[in-house]
Amino acid sequence: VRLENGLRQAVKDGGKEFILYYQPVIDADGEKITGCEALIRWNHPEIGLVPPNDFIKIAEESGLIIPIGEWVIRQVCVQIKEWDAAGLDPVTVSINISSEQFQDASFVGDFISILREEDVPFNRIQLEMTENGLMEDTKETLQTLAELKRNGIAIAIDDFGTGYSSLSYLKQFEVQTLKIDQSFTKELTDNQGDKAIVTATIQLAKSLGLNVVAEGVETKEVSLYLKNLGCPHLQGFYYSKPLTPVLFEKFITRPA
Ligand code: G
Ligand code: G
Ligand code: MN
Ligand code: NA
Repeated sequence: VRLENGLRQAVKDGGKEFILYYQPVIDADGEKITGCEALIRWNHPEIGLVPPNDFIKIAEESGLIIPIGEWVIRQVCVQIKEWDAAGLDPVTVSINISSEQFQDASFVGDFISILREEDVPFNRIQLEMTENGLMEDTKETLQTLAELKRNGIAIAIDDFGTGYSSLSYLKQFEVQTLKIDQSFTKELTDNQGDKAIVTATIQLAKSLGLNVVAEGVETKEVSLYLKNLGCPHLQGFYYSKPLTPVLFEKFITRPA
């Protein structure tokens, strides 16, 4: 309750206590940064930096995830414009969306309004949803996905392979990207089961014409193994942890 009240206050204050970190997503070919994932943190006035695992669930259960999510979308727009103004090569920014947000009837409309107000093209932002989030309430979900597609807004399936779902939704839902969950990549080079799953997932994505991001890449060995499998995009501590905007900008402009 204390955290929930603090969150409510933080939202009322216009989100000044929230900050977004950005984790680079690397192109496997050129080791160039082609994207990043926005990850929220809460700078609580007494507790200090609170990680999302400690407050996103509270935000989801209290409904506060809706205004927090809107703050995230707007802040990402502001950041994209700052990076553009600084002359950085454009990167696609991925935003995590909880099922509570996705199931909100005004989600797509609000998303579009914010991007229009901030004058950011829809193709600069991608939405990340988990399989479980996508499987809830399928009829609504299909409508929302169709609305996103009509507007050219891309969707990635986050934590792919860990949810309860059948592969048929890959055919049914129009998503552009699979993000292979870090539980499969952490010990990839030592584990036959993980190798089989990751190899099959990359093949499946290719056959379906989908992009793939391997998450949780922590070592050079794993990154090489994934590159040999033809995995096009890599994300993980081996390349970079989530960075503040200032450090992200340094990272992206570092000499090769
Ligand atoms: O950054 P970290 O690994 O601690 O994030 C933990 C989880 O919190 C992530 O898996 C992500 O799904 C969730 N998360 C992070 N930022 C956001 C956000 O802006 N919105 C939502 N809905 N979830 C987020
Ligand atoms: O569920 P989601 O994929 O959104 O979670 C992203 C979270 O995973 C981020 O909060 C980030 O801190 C964490 N993360 C990103 N890369 C790595 C990694 O290489 N190893 C570990 N252990 N965590 C990672
Ligand atoms: Mn994610
Ligand atoms: Na993930």
